[in-house]
Amino acid sequence: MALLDIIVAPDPRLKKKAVSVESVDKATAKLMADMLDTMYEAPGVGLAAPQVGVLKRIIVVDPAQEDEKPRPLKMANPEIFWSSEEVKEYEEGCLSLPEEYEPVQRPDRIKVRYLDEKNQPQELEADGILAVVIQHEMDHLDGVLFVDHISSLKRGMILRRLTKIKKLSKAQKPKATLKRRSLASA
Ligand code: GNR
Ligand code: NI
Repeated sequence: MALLDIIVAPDPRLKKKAVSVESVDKATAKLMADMLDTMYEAPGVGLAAPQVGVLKRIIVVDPAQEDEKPRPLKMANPEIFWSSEEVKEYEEGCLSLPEEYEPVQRPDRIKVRYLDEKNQPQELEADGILAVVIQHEMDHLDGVLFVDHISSLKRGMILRRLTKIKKLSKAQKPKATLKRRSLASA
């Protein structure tokens, strides 16, 4: 079990487009397992590789409630090949936008194709929270956050709030490497 650091917005690494994986090899399967550990620990219902600094088209999701048996899904190169005309609104949150929640509209049902952790092609029809989370995670693969689906006024408020929090937490943390260097040169 390994826990990865989750990148918090605003950060240029969350705005980049991730590249497809050639095949799901051992290293990819290990990354998927580590991403699931990180997601459960957070806790969250989904996680995309760019959120842990890996620009590859890999996502993990588990829509099970806390009182249900876990239902982890690991996906590489996910592609939506059908989505319903009907849209639904859902109050979204994101581990990269901590403690911020806003309603987002998305297609209610989707069909998605992907490679599983054994490199096998799979197809899945999803609705409800699962459909929401898969679409939210796939957005991360194209550098899109849920705040990109809401008004620029609300987006600006959220990003300014997070910038402020980042500045405060940076001011509290000493810069270890710089400190060592200045001591060495003294
Ligand atoms: O944990 C998460 N909860 C959530 C709730 C509503 C819509 C989407 C999500 S995904 C989020 C985890 C996350 O940020 N994944 O990228
Ligand atoms: Ni997210």
